[in-house]
Formats: sequence, structure tokens, C-alpha cells
Amino acid sequence: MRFHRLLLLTLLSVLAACSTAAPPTAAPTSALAAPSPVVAPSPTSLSSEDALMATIAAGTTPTATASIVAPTAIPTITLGPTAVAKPLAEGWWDSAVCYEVFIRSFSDSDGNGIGDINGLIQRLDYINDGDSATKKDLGAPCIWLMPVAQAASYHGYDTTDYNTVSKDYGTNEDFKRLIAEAHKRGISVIIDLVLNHVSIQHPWFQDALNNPNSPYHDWFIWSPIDPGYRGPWGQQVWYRAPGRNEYYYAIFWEGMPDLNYRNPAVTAEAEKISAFWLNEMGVAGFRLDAIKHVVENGNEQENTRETHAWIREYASFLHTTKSDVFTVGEIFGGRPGVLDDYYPDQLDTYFEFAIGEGILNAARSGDARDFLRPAAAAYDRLPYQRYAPFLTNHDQERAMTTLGGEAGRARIAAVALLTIPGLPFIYYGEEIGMTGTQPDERLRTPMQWSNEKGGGFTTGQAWEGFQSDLAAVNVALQDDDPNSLLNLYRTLIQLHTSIPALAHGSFTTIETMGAPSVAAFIRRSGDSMVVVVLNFGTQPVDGATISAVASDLEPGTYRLTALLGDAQSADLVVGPGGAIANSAPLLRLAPQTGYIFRLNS
Ligand SMILES: [Ca+2]
Ligand SMILES: [Ca+2]
Repeated sequence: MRFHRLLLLTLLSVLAACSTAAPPTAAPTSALAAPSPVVAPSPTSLSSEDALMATIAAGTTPTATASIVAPTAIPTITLGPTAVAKPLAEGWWDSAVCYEVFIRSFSDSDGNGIGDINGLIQRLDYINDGDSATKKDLGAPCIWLMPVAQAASYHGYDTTDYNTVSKDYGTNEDFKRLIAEAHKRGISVIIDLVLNHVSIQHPWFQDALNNPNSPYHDWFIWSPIDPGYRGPWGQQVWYRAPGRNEYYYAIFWEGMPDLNYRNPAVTAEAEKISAFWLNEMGVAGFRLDAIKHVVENGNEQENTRETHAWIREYASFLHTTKSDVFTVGEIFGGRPGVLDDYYPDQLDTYFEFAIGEGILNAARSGDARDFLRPAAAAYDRLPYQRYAPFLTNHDQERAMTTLGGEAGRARIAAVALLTIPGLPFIYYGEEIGMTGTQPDERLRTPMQWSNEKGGGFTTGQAWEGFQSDLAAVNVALQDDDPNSLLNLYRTLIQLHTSIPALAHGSFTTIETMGAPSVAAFIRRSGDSMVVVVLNFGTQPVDGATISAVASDLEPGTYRLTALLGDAQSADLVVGPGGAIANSAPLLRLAPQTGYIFRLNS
């Protein structure tokens, strides 16, 4: 980690801002770090009151007292270190941008209409050709692959064999070649790891169902009666097991039974699988799916103390297995407040959902405050650089659809995403403005490479139809257009990964006088300093001035050099304490346009 003065200041400010943070020597204050041993609940994991509440919530008549016997003893929760903001060790993630790929929809090498690993290898140069001098690639140093293991469904989130690459995608050898080709280009590959549940077709569950003496029975969560309570979003979670007088628990749907992580054998298996992908298959780390649901305690089904304890132990295992492993967790809806209990240890980073929502809101409303509020909240309240902003992912309506198909909105959203703190993620196709709305398959349609038959994606019949805008929205059309969204993304990723201030600098918002459509902020990492000015509005803004009572800039006069946005700027005069008084760097801000200036003293 960089321990120059600025970072220390940043860390101190994070510490000061973090309500659960305590100085390392002080008594811990967070519930997770309670100094007294955690008292294990009674063997009945659902209290009678809980059961009553659950039956009422489920709209059923309470029956005779039914106790759900936990299949294994509730473990003693290992206490974590005190809640201090803990920076990540230095690594490739410091300056990365991650590109999310759904292999099935990215590129098909053999004409069967299904994207595959060899197809992805052929397209790696589009993501990053490994040469920083060329400008024809996105330049992303990281890829997140949605699940690659053998699974029952097209999306891969219902695993049937953790250690084998999906036959649709290729072989384990193909995957190793992908990793080698990625490494040649300086790309780290992380994969989706779905540990919370398996497919109902997984041999473990099938054995548990069909073999009376199955050692795997205790790998799942059972009840002799239907407990009746429902899941966090009101869904059914208990299902009658086919051929058995018994119910199993499945939080997402009946086809994906939850694994029982109170059983140490299941945790040991999860660790073995993780080690296999790190050591044998060469991945750089994991995106951990649905990780807030790992260990449930009766009808307490998310963010449980046992889940935090489990993640802590698991992450510790990963770091001893591969010292530079990188993890990002999906805590759906993650933001300050929701994420607080997942720090200081546990996973390295988590997706931050509020920033992307704020960016898209601001791009639609033209009000910069919609963007600044969540961006500043995340910076102030979450540990330094330990969160990952994104516009949308594979579970959400595509950004361009949310933005009403308006290119100007997509452009300003891109600049916002790639200039704020955190590790940004980009969903494949977002960089060309691909559209898509529910159902899920339509959020994950084939990559639109060109307007030829098969969209440049396949020579055959694509597994899922393209969006209707294939002719107007494709890579080929935007490739050579200097003003295309694709080339804006290329420029922004290149700037983000090469300028320390943008990648991991401090973040100081600046007042913009009389211009609610304008956001401005300073970012700094050592000698690397930038000013970013974003006009979310559909009208030009003339004579906007910026002011700050304080910043981390030393007093003096700075020359501004445009890195993005063709604009001449006046010098920036900084007073004592980093104050900026009514500076007017730009005469006119074009509509829906972002500017990045390098500061030279
Ligand atoms: Ca194929
Ligand atoms: Ca679970």
C-alpha cells in the first residue's frame, strides 16, 4: 500500500467517517467484533415466536409446534479483528477496470450459435491487446466471467459440476489456454463462483434424494414439515423433496437447493473447489455470487452473523492459498449501510449498487446532485477503494434502455463511472450502447459485433436473438468513428488505468455555483492530480465557477491540460488549505459532456 501523506490523510478521513470504526487500540464497537463469546442459539434454529411470525407471514394457519432441527451443530463464531478501515494490499486491482463477459453471448468459434472460450480468445484483443500504445482495444486489465462451470441452465448459476468447464463453452484445457492468452495481454481473469446453492441435478443433491444413507443428505437443508416461512423478497423457499417425505430449503427457486454451510464438509469442499480454480486453472480470483445468503439461521436468511464469520474464514483460506487473490462480492443492493458489516475484513471489495443508479438518474434528470450524493457517500463511508461501481450488470435492465436510447446520456454516464473512486465494472456491450430489458435472457443477448448475418457473433443461428437495433448498434459501426461511444469508453479506460489520480486518487467534490447540472471534483494521488467537470444537462452552461473551502491541493497556480474534452481552460488558483475561490476554468460547458484536466503546478 502507498503510505504517502495523502493516503494516510484519506485513511484518517475514512476512519473518522466510518461510524463503526474504532481506533485499533480502543474497545471494539461493532456487533460483529463483540468482545464476549457468541452464545450459540438453542438447537432449535427457529424460535416458536419466529415460527408463528413466519406462518402468519406465509398466510397459513399455525399448526402444532414444529421444530426445525438444524442438521448440524451451530458453530462457534470466530471473532474478527476490530472494525478498522483496512486498505487492500497493493495489486493489479489498484488501477483496473473490469469487463464482465457472458461467454455464451460473446463470441462463437464453431458456428453452433453458442459463444465459447475459443471465441472469447479470438476476441481478447478487443478487450485488451496488451499494447498500451494502440488505441483500438478497450484496454481493460481485468475480465469477470459469469459462471464457466458445468451447469443445468443457460446462465450457469445452477452448477452441476464445479470442476469442469461447461461443455457448451469448451474444455478445461481451453480455459487454461484462455488464461495464458489473457496473461500475455496483461489481463487478470476472475470467475463467478456460485457457492450458496447447486442445481437440483447436481449429483450431491440427487444422491441426497435417492440414497437413504447418502453422506450428502447433510450437505443440504431439510425439514420434516414445511416451515412455511418465506424468503426476504416474499418468495417460497421450502419445497417438498421429490420422492421423500421431507422439505428442502432453496432461496432462489426450487431448482437450486441451498448448500448447508453449517456442515464443515461443505465448507471444506467449497475451499477445495476454490483452490482448484486458483491453482490448477489459473484464475486471479472470484466474483462471489449471492454471498450474503451463505449461512441462514432459520428465517433469518441474509447477512447473518454466521455468514460474516463464514466469509471471514473463507477469505482467509483464499489468501493463504494464493497471496494475491482478489475477491468481489455480490451483496445485492450493496451500498453504505448495507455493506458496513462486510468490512474491515471478509472479501476485498463489493459491488456498490447506489452509484450506478445515481449516475443513470443524473444522466436522465440532468441534475448532477443525483450522481454526486451516492458517489460521495460511498467514498466517505466505505473503506478506501474497496468497492466496485458499475452502471448495470446481467441482472438489470441495460443502461442504454434505462437512458431511453439517448446517446448523450450514455456518454456522460460513461465519463462519470470512469472518473470516480472505486474499481469500475463494465457489462459487455455497454460500451457500444447495447439495449435490453427483462426477461433475463434479453439482458444477456449476443454481442453485436457487426450488422452481417449472425451479427459477427456466430456463423450459425445465435442461441438467443439479437436486439432489434443490431443494424444501428454494433462494434463495426463505431470502431472507426472518433465520436462513437465505443471510442469514448476506450479513451476513458485508458485514462483510468494510466493516471493514478483517476485510478485510486482521493476525491474532493467542488461547489459549482448556480449550475445544478454540473458536478466537479478533484482527484489526487501523489503528484498525479486531475480536475473533472461533468455537465449532465442537455443545455450548455456558460461561465460556471467552482469553489471549495478546502481540498488536498497545495496553494499555488495550476495549469490545466485537457485529457478529455477539447477545451481551453484558465489556470486554477488554489489558496491556503486548498481553498478554491470562484474559479472559472471553462467559459462554456457543452451539454452532456465531461472534461478531465491534468493539473500541473
Ligand atoms: Ca460455440
Ligand atoms: Ca444459503
